[in-house]
Amino acid sequence: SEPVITSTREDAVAIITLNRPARLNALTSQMHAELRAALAEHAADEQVRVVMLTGAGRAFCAGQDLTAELPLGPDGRADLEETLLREYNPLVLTLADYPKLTIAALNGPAAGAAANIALACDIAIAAQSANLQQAFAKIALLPDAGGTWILPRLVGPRRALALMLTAEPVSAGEALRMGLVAKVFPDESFPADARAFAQSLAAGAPLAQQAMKQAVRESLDNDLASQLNLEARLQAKLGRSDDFEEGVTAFREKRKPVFTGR
Ligand code: T3D
Repeated sequence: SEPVITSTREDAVAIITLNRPARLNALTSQMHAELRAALAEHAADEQVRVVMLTGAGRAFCAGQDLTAELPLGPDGRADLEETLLREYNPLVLTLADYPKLTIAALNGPAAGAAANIALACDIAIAAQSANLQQAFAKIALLPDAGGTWILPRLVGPRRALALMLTAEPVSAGEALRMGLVAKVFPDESFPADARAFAQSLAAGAPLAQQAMKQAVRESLDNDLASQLNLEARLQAKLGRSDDFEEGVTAFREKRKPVFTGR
């Protein structure tokens, strides 16, 4: 069958586009498989520093395809655990531990699991008319794809539960105020603005970026003394990098640094 994602590279930025616009890019097994393959390919590609995930057409992604056949358990009821264990959970863990920077570029609505996949990326940016929606309550489910883990950490437990219970769309502007997205761009210029934003991150120092990801992740479980030790350990490594030398030299020479990831 026809591919349902496209995967391209522009310099150091790989762009993965969910591409079933007539179904608002809803996720199927095939899409999961193609997504896994594309993420693995870009992870192994030394040229790639940033992977941007976006959607074709007017939506980012409407979450699990609700028209697809559901796997059934021995009791004849829907067996959702299987889909989560086989598809969503590995995807979220892959994103949590990804060796490049990941950007969710929300060109339109991100509903259900798609909202939580967006939050599993390192950073999200949105078009003015985009929104994030914990749609699960409307179909009598709880948020999955890591939603119940990441939302309390990002917005606090009370606001997280309210988002889940109401299933109301969070507009791009509101998501920006809540810190769920880092930038909002006008709809008309979103594709170009998103690419430029991705390129600007791709010009950053990769080792420092990975160290930031690690430090922020570990901070949620560390006390202050442990976190200070972690900073010292990571900074020691960065201090010995070519990129640190280049950063300081470029500063002294009043020019832009060119980082190599070494
Ligand atoms: O293990 C498991 O399987 C469980 C995993 C669950 C993970 C989940 O993600 S559960 C949550 C699933 N997603 C949703 O509940 C969201 C469903 N979609 C919507 O609420 C709305 O479509 C949107 C808010 C995203 C957008 O609304 P709107 O009004 O802009 O568009 P629309 O008219 O609703 O949708 C346009 C078309 O896309 C429409 O098809 P049609 O009528 O033109 O033939 C609609 O049916 C289709 N579509 C939208 N979402 C999905 C979908 N088709 C299949 N699956 C969808 N999720």
